[in-house]
Amino acid sequence: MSFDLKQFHFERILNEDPIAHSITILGYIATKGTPEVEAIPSPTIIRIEKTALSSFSDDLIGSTKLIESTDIYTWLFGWIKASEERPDVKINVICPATEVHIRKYSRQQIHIVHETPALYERIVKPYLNNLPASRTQWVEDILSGHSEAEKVLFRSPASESPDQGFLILPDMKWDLTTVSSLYLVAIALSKSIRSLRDLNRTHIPLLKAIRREARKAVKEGWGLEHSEIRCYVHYQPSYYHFHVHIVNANYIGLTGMAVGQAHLLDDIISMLELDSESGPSILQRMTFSYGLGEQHGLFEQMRVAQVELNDDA
Ligand code: M7G
Repeated sequence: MSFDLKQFHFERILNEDPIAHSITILGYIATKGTPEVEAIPSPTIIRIEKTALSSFSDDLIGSTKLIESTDIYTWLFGWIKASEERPDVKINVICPATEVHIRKYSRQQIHIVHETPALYERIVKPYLNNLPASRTQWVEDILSGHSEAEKVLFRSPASESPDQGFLILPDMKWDLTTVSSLYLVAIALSKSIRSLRDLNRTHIPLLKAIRREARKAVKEGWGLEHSEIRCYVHYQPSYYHFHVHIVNANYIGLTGMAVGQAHLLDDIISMLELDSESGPSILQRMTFSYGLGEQHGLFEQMRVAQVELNDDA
């Protein structure tokens, strides 16, 4: 879909983050009407993030204005010169945005919740089962080659059993250029694993293959060593189709790296290797503790359930 910012009508700020240098806003774009069908405004989320400053040249700064100077210290405002090769901001657009998107991107309080296997069965599983298939349409489009096909860095050969297959491509969060914020994603070809909770020992070969190919891809693409990437899986994820985040190890402080939400791929493999040979896996038996935003679709039910858990403690 092509996008013209001039068609966007601002409504309100959903969130702003001075550390990530980003702002997320909500507004509307009028989708094109026809003589028969009136144009309808589509809710649209725009996230604008300042790009990283990862290189320097003498002509980087166009003009400056002194703020203050004392002894050996000086601080100024500066304006970066416009340049084709060095965009100032990266813009992500979701249009039409659903209510779930709007809630996800809104500023909200986070609460730590404890998800026992029983709460997974009673609250999380029905929630997953009720999510519309359209939520992961973007994944289907990538897997079928309808979108981002030219960006795929690795795809398991067709000879591989579908349950063991996956592909690796740049994550939409990455600007495709700045190696210090390198961000790829590995996506399983099969829909059968929806989250960490579904993993068991039979998935160890898949997880190891993802680790191996992620290492190869970053070495071949950007000269990064094994030690220079951090691979992790979210729980809860936003999208319940198994995927692994592959991020430059020195790119730290992302909200998606919070303790509780991000689980190292290495740790998951190790836990499964130590797991018993039969019966529910350790990831099915353990209690997960993680931060859940008040706007998350699971929040209300999980909050009520925590009171019951605390009563039992
Ligand atoms: P997640 O853990 O389910 O959710 O990860 P998060 O967004 O809370 O991290 C899904 C990952 O897929 C995220 O890192 C997204 O940036 C990435 N992603 C989402 N979409 C819709 C796309 C897309 O269309 N293309 C690509 N390349 N990545 C996407």
